[in-house]
Amino acid sequence: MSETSISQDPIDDTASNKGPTAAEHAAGMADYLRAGERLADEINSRGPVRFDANGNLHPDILAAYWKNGFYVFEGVIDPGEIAELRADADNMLARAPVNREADVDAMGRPALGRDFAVEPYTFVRPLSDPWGGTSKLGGRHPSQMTQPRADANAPEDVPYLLRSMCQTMPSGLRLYGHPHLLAIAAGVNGDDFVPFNDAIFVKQPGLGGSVAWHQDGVTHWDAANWDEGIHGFNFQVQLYQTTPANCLWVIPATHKAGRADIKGMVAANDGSERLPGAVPLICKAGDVTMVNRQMVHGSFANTSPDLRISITFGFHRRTSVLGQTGALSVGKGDYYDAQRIFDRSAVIAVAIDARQQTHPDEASYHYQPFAGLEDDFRLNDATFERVIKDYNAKDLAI
Ligand SMILES: O=C(O)CCC(=O)C(=O)O
Repeated sequence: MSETSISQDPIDDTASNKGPTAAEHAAGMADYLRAGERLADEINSRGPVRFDANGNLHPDILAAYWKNGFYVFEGVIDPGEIAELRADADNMLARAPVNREADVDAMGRPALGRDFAVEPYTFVRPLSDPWGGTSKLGGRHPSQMTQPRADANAPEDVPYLLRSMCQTMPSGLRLYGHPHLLAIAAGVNGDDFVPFNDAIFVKQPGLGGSVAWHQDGVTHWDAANWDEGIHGFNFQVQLYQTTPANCLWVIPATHKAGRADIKGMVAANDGSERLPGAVPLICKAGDVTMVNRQMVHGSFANTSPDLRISITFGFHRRTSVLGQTGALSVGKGDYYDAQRIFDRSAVIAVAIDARQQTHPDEASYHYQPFAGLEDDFRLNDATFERVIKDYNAKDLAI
């Protein structure tokens, strides 16, 4: 790995040889998955994106989001754009180092991103849980998930996270400027909303690791002005249909209740990670989930036959970030002043222009913090070098 790059979240996962087999794990999950699916149907926090007469996110959607802490927007990204995103994600996967120590890809070419400021790839052992029960990422994943045994012919390392989509995936940059997604961000976080980070979760069939139950936010839990939206939200754009066995799960309304005692929740559930009341975010390709970063959420080892690739990126209220100190791994300890926020938010301005260049008939989103500055942030080689290259070293993580 490049010595200059920030390895976002170094992991010391070990291959498990004690857990159930992948087939035993899948069979053991079946009843839980069905129960979750029933509950998701009852809650029904989903539908197409809708706006009111003034172009604002429809109040019914906002009400459902604030009540439940999540919403599934159906059919936001059209099939053509999904095909481009799949091709670019596949290209990133093909150009990954062959394992976490390597500098070349599977074809012997120099792997992508060896000179990036932020390491773009995180690998894990098949079906492992790299963060649960560790102090990584602020210790926010306190309880380890079951780590099933992968099949004997499984590779040693499998991709888990891909970073820097706005730099490495032209379709990723265009997605970041999607007018409906940005209008939703404004509806939730205000017109002066700011970015958080992005990462693509990859859960290969029979191989993908779990993400232990956690809440994302780490900064404002004890703040006098704490409220249910202070840590922002994440979108996930689904490139493939998701199923209860491979998708992200959330525990509805936990965004309202402050810091959760996740270790205690697992203990009270006889030590089982199959927490009661959780629901799976089942999607079709092109659906987009919005999950409050204070929600208790996680995903299980993917012992299913289905691939999941989820393009994940989030947004904050500006007031939640300004004057804060970076938490989580990239830029931990950085001070988030107005310049830092402006520099990272400029990715949105460039993404809007990138999208306009390929979707000239689509109504562009007008991003209020860059009103009047649009001509300085048109996508061209110089702007790419100035704004997009290594943009994620300036993530705003709270
Ligand atoms: O998609 C997943 O499996 C995990 C996503 C997650 O934990 C997050 O977005 O914070």
